[in-house]
Amino acid sequence: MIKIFITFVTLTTTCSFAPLQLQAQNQNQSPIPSLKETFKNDFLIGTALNTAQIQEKDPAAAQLIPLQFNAATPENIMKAAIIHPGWDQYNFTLADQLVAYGQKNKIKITAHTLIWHSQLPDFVRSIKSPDSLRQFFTNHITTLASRYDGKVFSWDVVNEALEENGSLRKSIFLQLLGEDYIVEAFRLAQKAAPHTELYYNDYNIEQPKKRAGAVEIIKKIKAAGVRIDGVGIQGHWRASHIPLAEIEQSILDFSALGVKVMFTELDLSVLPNPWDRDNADVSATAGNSTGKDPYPNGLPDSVQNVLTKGYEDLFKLFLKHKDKISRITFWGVNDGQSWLNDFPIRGRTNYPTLFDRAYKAKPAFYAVIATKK
Ligand code: 9MR
Repeated sequence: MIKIFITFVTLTTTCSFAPLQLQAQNQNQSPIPSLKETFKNDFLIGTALNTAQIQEKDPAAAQLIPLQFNAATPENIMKAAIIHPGWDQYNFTLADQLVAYGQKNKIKITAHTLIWHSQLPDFVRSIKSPDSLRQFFTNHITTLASRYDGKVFSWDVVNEALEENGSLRKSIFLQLLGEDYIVEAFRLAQKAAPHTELYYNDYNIEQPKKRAGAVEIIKKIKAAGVRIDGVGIQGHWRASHIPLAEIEQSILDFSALGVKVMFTELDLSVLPNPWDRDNADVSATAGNSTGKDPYPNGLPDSVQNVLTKGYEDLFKLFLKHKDKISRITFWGVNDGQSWLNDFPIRGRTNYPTLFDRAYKAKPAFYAVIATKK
């Protein structure tokens, strides 16, 4: 009988079915500290939100997000392919819901993203003439930036325009519009969204060559008399190889240009990287592979400790430079939501965030909170 009871308790407290989990948290667990409260005098604390989270379909997420975060970025729903699928066709519904969700929960929204080579609608991919692309470019930026001006806090105006060597990515925008397209994107956004902060966002721009490319972009925008308010270092790193020295130098170099520095898509992978290189290029997948998914049933303590230490080191550095950093955003509320379960190999079990698949705070969460003490 006792054994049956223990089994029942174990099942109800570890089960990931959301309503039961929520009940368990409410009844049996004392409240956990709040990230947004802990760092309220330092920087905003954000998360990426997926559709189910924006629509509050998952009770555990709906309860946790407003307690922990005061900033959010739509993980996908404001990308061009989704929000602007045809020349004169826009799907505003989800973005409007996101704005309402942010207002209700006092969460500042960073809209993501206006100009990105990836996740473009089919009609844009088939454009061959500069005039047609410029027409899309102008309509897209003007329509979205003006609709959400004053409703979102900020826009990632241009995303991932750089190659690893710091040169401009050979995207459709560079090829058909020429290298001034970045300044033009900010000029159009500035005109359409005078009450919205405007950012350049990219991965690996803490690395010296790519950082130099980002510095050039920021300088060029400013030299043209156009507004840029901040730069987002995405922060897709491996827990065991966080480039702390380069991150610190980037904070210094970017803030010296007079822009806000943000970490906009933070997550720390704990899985083997098949290419042995750091990359967030979503067009590159390594295909399926068995034997590359070492922790399908849980993370060993040794790896959990690496993750925890990684987050602790990062937040100590962020606090050291809190006067230059305006926001830290995690790319996903919990491990189950993370894109890293499917990148660069599909169907793995990764553990890159501060909350586990049942939205329970992990040791890394407590280590982050403890950096304030
Ligand atoms: O997390 C996003 C994932 O759900 C999408 O499938 C993917 C492709 O659009 O984009 C992911 O988010 C990316 C972000 O928008 C830009 N920087 C890299 C992120 C991870 O790929």
